[in-house]
Amino acid sequence: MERNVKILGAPTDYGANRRGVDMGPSAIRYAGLADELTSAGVSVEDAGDLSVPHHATHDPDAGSDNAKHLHEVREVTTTLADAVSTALADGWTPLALGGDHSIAIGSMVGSARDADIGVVWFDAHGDYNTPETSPSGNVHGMPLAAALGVGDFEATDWANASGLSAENVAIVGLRDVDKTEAAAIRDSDITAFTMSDIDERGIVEVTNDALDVATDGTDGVHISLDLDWLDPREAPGVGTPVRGGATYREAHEAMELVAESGAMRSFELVEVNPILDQHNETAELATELAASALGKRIL
Ligand code: NNH
Ligand code: MN
Ligand code: MN
Ligand code: MN
Repeated sequence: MERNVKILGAPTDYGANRRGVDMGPSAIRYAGLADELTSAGVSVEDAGDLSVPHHATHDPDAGSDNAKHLHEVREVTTTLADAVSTALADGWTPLALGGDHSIAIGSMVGSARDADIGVVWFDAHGDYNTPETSPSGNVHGMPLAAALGVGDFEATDWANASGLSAENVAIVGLRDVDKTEAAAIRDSDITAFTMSDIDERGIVEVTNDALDVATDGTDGVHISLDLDWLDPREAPGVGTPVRGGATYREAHEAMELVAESGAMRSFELVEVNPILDQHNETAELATELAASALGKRIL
């Protein structure tokens, strides 16, 4: 299939508790994203960065301890949702570059505006907290709940993705989930695979099951890749590293299965933090994985 990829930078860290992830788009571009994707046989256009409220000028009272910087998150995700849905309408596969994982609210809302979508969420974390359950108040721990319209997000117009339901969401690679969040995931219709599932069943079976969940009755799949899904030995440049993550080979295999499925509708790479990285290796890894997910072949 002929694929045209539109890169949308979302240089924001309002959803995270550590600065630096706002430089992710620059680091990922500098690591050679456009060339990697071209080598995957897709055509690429870089739309540059979305405008994000400046830290020096943003309203310090916006949001609350339960959901920090919620006004800024709302602004960025609304802009991104519009950019994603416009790109899709023009025949592009949008690739959003984070930024922290709160940008996924915008990706999912935009991707699900004119279609029924599924989501495969590669992450160490569940990202299913709500402002009521979050131990940190960081919105990057909430995007799945936000897009599914859970809790406080039910009544919002900017979160709560129209064409997305929990039965079509699969999380892959869980190993750090908050207590109330874990109960909420169990009670939901989300399908969740922990690292133990990958240990026991292997990355191929688990990823294919996740893709089955996300493609079942949908028009396409949003692939959300939080680089902390990988083990910190492979991906040190992330804000919340957790030991015991996916290996380099497992991650590539999973992305190759995404490509083979042909189901990708929209895509994002998030949580790359160049300040915490070693020689930009996490950003480089992100570009390689993106190429695999978009069909790069060795032979
Ligand atoms: N679960 C924690 C929270 O809600 C951490 C979330 N951090 C992430 N998620 N990096 O992917 O604050
Ligand atoms: Mn995440
Ligand atoms: Mn994470
Ligand atoms: Mn393979």
